[in-house]
This record gives sequence, structure tokens and C-alpha cells, in this order.
Amino acid sequence: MPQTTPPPRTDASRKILGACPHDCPDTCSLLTTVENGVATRVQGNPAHPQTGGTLCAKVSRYTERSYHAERVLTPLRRVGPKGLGRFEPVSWDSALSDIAARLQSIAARQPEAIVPYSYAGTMGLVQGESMAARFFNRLGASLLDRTICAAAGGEGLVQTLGAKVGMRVEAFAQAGLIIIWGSNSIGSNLHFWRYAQEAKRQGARLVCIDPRKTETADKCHEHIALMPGTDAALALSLMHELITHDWLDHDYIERYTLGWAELRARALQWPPERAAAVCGVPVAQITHLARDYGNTRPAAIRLNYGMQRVRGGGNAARAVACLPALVGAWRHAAGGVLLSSSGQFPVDRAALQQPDLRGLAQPRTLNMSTLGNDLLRESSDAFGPKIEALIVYNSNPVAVAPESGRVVRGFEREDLFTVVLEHFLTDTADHADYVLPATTQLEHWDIHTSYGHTDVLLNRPAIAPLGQAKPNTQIFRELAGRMGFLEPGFAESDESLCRTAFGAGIDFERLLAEGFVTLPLADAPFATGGFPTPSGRCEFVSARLQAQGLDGLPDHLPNHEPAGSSLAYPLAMISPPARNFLNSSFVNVQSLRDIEGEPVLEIHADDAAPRGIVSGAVVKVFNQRGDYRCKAQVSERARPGVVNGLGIWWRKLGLDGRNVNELTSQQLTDLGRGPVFYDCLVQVQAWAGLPAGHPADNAAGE
Ligand SMILES: Nc1nc2c(c(=O)[nH]1)N[C@H]1C(S)=C(S)[C@@H](COP(=O)(O)OP(=O)(O)OC[C@H]3O[C@@H](n4cnc5c(=O)[nH]c(N)nc54)[C@H](O)[C@@H]3O)O[C@H]1N2
Ligand SMILES: Nc1nc2c(c(=O)[nH]1)N[C@H]1C(S)=C(S)[C@@H](COP(=O)(O)OP(=O)(O)OC[C@H]3O[C@@H](n4cnc5c(=O)[nH]c(N)nc54)[C@H](O)[C@@H]3O)O[C@H]1N2
Ligand SMILES: [Mo]
Repeated sequence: MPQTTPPPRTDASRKILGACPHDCPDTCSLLTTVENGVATRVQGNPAHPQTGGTLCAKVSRYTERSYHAERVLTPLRRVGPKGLGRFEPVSWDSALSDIAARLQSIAARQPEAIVPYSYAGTMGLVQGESMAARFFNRLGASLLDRTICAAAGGEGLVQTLGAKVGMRVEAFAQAGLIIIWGSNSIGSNLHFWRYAQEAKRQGARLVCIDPRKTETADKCHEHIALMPGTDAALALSLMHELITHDWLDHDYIERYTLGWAELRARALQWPPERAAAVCGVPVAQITHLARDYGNTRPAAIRLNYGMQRVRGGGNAARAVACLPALVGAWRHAAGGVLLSSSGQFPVDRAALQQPDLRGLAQPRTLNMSTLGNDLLRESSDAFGPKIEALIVYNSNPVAVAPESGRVVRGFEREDLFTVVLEHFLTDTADHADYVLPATTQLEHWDIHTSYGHTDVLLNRPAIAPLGQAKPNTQIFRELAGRMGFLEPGFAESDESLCRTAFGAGIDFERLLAEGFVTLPLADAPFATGGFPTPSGRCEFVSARLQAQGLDGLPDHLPNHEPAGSSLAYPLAMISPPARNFLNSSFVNVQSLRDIEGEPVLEIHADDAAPRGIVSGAVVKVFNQRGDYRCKAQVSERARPGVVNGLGIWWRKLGLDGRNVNELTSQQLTDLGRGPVFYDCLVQVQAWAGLPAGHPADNAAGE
């Protein structure tokens, strides 16, 4: 290869250290090249071991997203009916004055009628819940329980291991067996996959547990394609085999666990034949996996949130989190389980969010996963006041929240005042009274933890804000000013907020210089117990759950909508992430949408043939909640009885102005009150044509 000489580094060409803001376990360190004030390239920082100099396809195209011709760059005020996305540009001054006046008049009567709605459009601690939280705390607005992604599994970990803690991700490279459980690592945790590959090269066996035959399953030695929502049955049956063959570390169990006799009795109710019937997999797959898990050292489990979006998701995460203690896997750095590392970071959330600003107010808490229902509720003693104003930032609920038919009806309410802080006119922004232009990660300060590794990252602005865009923090600061909030917390700068996030808990000067700092942590954190539970042990039985009147032991809880329970809707549908989108982000980036093509439903030939469905045909997917059209892909990636609706498409970029969440329900998980996106029965039909005159009519005929 001929060597090209890099251009000389002048003042006009600089590289700025940043952090990827997206909701992904990898939280990469970024190097942005800036030439004459323009960001020309975003690369992975080669000096950051977790990033290893490589980025995913999405974030390599970060400049395409930031300089997108459709970026919202001025404040916009609605001029048409809600949902049509018709707006006129207005000045910041007039937008902020009007919004402040509207919020003031509601707050004077009933501050809880104002509701913030945000999630992880950026994972940054500063552009996430810092100044925004201060603003809503001072206002006395409703609180939001941010459950939409990880609540069930997170609670499962807390009840078992004591916190969102686990193995260090780099240690997976040394494992002898890696179980990738409910995770499409190649699609959504690429930098973990590098460690798994290294282990594979050194002889490790890789097993993937996933209803879908993902690209990750393709590259593992074995794929266990269980039915959605049956993971706890599988885990309990693995325990059954460990017990009956005595593949146990009795010393570890004795010293460092709680509730062994009870768990043993529960697990013995799950012989492999019973689990095989529940999970829809061969008995031999269960017995072989148990044999490998009981006899390979070190054995590591990469659990991911894909397995907890069902009724029993919290219990399933608990059951899996018990496994490493049974075989003493924690004794080794490369043994144990990792679902999330986020509990390892000493973030000073109280300093960032200042809950004291609430004073004596004790506002209600709304669950973000039932937004559709809540927007349609009237005032009542049980609910409190009807929602009158919704301020959305870092989220696209009209596309991502379950049962979107009801979410859309809520957003269409004429008596709802909606403000959306956004980069783009998303499905949610289309319903706003005001859209306020927010900066992207290239344009603002932030500081980041990670849920897949244990490094803190700093993001410096690489370029000036585009157009009239402002950071979320600045928008809330200015709104606070107009509402007459004079507390000093509203004057704190973003750079100072970055320092506040960890206080003295991190070497900030090093972060400024190098862009990342690794937390000082033990290699094998639970080799001799020391779990952050009340007992200090791995809690097979949780007294805290018992105190809530719940089962103290993990169990298999069948789905709200178990397969085979409905003649009308015989197929289970899951809707996992598309590799080239990040939730609903990037769907409007043309080069990435070109790779994904269009919304598809993967269906097995056994289910397609009797329905007369062929690949490429438009199908109608429906249940009691709604219907949705997309293209069928007859594929081995779907197992019989399960269809896969990939990715969270923008509704307006789909075939019929809807997406998969038209079908998902607002039921909740056993623990954590999370959503059940993958606990959803549907029927699928070949579809002759789209409704006449529908704008997608032409597209479907191509
Ligand atoms: N490219 C890309 N990366 C992403 C995302 C994205 O949208 N795109 N999303 C990000 C987000 S928000 C998160 S929370 C993380 C993690 O996000 P996750 O949702 O955990 O994503 P995946 O790793 O794709 O894992 C989901 C896998 O679980 C499988 N699955 C579905 N139901 C079950 C079940 O009942 N049991 C089991 N065992 N498996 C099941 C699905 O088929 C899928 O392959 O990834 C992040 N990374
Ligand atoms: N059917 C189904 N539904 C799902 C899932 C699934 O697997 N299947 N996954 C669920 C999961 S795991 C999650 S985490 C949720 C994700 O749901 P969301 O957190 O809503 O994620 P996104 O859809 O990516 O929307 C984030 C929005 O924030 C905006 N944004 C990014 N940075 C900034 C910023 O700095 N300021 C402002 N103001 N805006 C910004 C982006 O432009 C984007 O429109 O979706 C859930 N919904
Ligand atoms: Mo998520």
C-alpha cells in the first residue's frame, strides 16, 4: 500500500477529543477533524483501548447527520394541525417568552400537569438530566420514571448482585466459554464482539441464546433459538443440571451466596424436558450447555437487555445472574456475568440535578412506558391532574413508545401544549407546538459514563453550534431565566457541570488532556464475595422482594401474551434493533437508510407458505391494538412461530405511516415497571395493496 503523507497540522486543521453520545454499551472515544471551523471527519480514537480506533457504520457518518440538510436550525412554531409537521420559523425571544408564559400559567394552578419526557438520545450527563432536571425540580413538575429500556433487567441485577455491576468487558477475551444471551453483539455491542473474537481465536466456545438467528448467532459455535420470554425456564433448567451432576462450587455457594437451599428446591422443578417444552428447543441443547457451563473455566455470560422486554424479564435476569455464583465463575476475572456496568460509576446525581429545588413539593412520578395511556387520562385522585404540557428532549416517543396508536392520539390532543427539543422533525416533533433546535455532540460539552465498559469520557465541542441551535442546558437555563428562577444552579456553565458530575471522584485534568479515564476497579470484583447487596452475598433469595410481597426467588413467568394462547394471533413478534439505526436515530440519514432498505418482517418459511407470503411481498401485521404494513422477508433468521420486525423506523418513512410499535402493548414487566416490546402476539396476512391514494402507494409498487 502506498503511504500517503498526512496534511501538516495547522491551526486551520485540528483534531478534537469527544465521546459518542449514543445509547449503546460501547461509548466510544471520538476524534473529530475540524478544518476551518467545519467538522470533516469523525474517527475512533486509537488511544482508547475500548474503542480501538474503530467506529460503527452509524457514527462514522456522524458528520452526515450533523450537517444534514434537514437539521432544525431555528425555533419553529406550529401553523398546521398537530402531526402534519407544518411550522413557521420564529425568534428565540418570541418562542421562549411564549413557552414560559404558557408553563407559568399551568404551574400557577397545577405544576404536576407539566411533564418532562426524555431518554437517551444523548447519554451525556450534562445534556441529559442536569440543567433540565434542575428546571423541572424548581417548577415542581411531575417526575418521570425512565423505564423504557433497562428497568426490568436493571432491577433484576440490583436484587441479585446488589447493583448494575459485573465483569470487566476486556476480561471476556480470556474466557473459555462465552454465552451471548439476548444480545446481537455484532449489531449493537460491536466493541464487546472484538473481545469475544479474541477469545474465540484462543479456543473459547461461543453460544448465542436468541430467538432470532442474528449475524452474531451465525458466528457462534451454537445457537439456541428459544421462544421469546422463556429465558428463566432455560436458566433454571441449567441449574437443575448443575445440581444433579454436582457441577457446583460448594465452597463459593457456602461463603458468598444467600438462599441456596430454596433456590436448589426451585431449580429441581425444572428438568430439561420441562424447559425444552417451554423454550421450544431440543433437550440436548440444554443438557450440553449445562455440561459446558459446569465444566469450563472461566465461563462468562454477556447478558443484554433484549431478554428482559417481556413480562418475566426481571425474573429472567435474576435467574441468569445467579448462575456464575453456582459454579464459582466469579473467582476468575474472565468469569461471571455482564449486563450493565453503569452502577460502577460514582456519579454525583444530586449535585447535577439539585432535587432540593423541589422544596416541600412531592410531585407524582409517571412511567414513560405508559405515555400513551397517561396522555389520554383525565384528572382523578389516583392519577392526579390531567397532563397539560409535555416537554420532550433526547427522545422520540411517537416512534419508540409502545402502543403508538394511543401515543399518537395523546399527542394529537388540541388541549396539550407540547415543546420538543430536537435535531430533526421526527414523528414526535411533527406534533409539537414549538420545536427548539438543539446542538449535536459536535457542538457542545458533555461527560459520559458507559453501560458496557468502565471508562469516563469527556466530550469537548469541536465546532460552533450550527444555525441558531443551542445545547439542551442552555435552552433550560434561558427558560428558567424567563420564569424568574434566580437560584445560582441555573447560572452554572456546561464545562462546570462536567466537573460537577463526578466532583473529586475523577481526575478531570487528565480527562481534559486525554479524553478518557479508566475507573480503578478490581480485575475479579466478586472473587471473594463483596456483592453490594444488603447481605454482601449474591442473593438467590431477596428479602427486599419478599418485603414487597413478591417471590423472593427467581422463577419463570410466562409472557402476558404467551405463544399458543390465541387463535386469532398465533405468531410471537419481537422487534429488535436494526444494525444501521440506533433506536429511531439515523433513520433519516440516507446512506444508512439505503443499507436497511425498508421496514421488513422476517418470517420463517413454515409460517409464510400457508399464508401465501413470499419474500418482497407487502404484508399486513396486526393484532387487537392495531395494524401495520411492511415487506416480508422469508428467512431462516426467523424461527417458526416467531416473526421479527426489525428496527424502530420513523413512522412517516414507513410504508403506511406507522411502525412496529403500533402493535406492542403498554403492559409492564414483573420488576422495574418496564415495557414488554417483545411480548406481543400478532397475525400476518399477505396484503393486496395499500389504501388508495396513500402517499406510499407508489413506493410499494416499485
Ligand atoms: N446498531 C444498534 N446498536 C444498538 C441499538 C440499536 O438500535 N442499533 N440499541 C441500543 C440500545 S437502546 C440498547 S438498550 C442496547 C442493547 O440493546 P438490545 O435490545 O439488547 O439489543 P441487541 O443486542 O440487539 O439484543 C437484542 C437481542 O435480543 C433478542 N431477543 C428478543 N427477545 C428475546 C428473548 O426473549 N430472549 C432472548 N434470549 N433474546 C431475545 C433479539 O432477537 C436481539 O437479537 O443496544 C444498543 N445498541
Ligand atoms: N418496538 C420496539 N420499541 C423500542 C425498542 C425495541 O427494541 N423495539 N427499544 C427501546 C429502547 S431499548 C430504547 S432505549 C428506546 C429509545 O428511545 P429514544 O431514547 O427515544 O431513542 P431515539 O429513538 O434514538 O430518539 C432519540 C432522539 O433524541 C434526539 N437527540 C439526540 N441528541 C440530542 C440532544 O443533544 N438534544 C436533544 N434535544 N435531542 C437529541 C435524536 O435526534 C432522536 O430523535 O426505544 C425503545 N423502543
Ligand atoms: Mo435501550
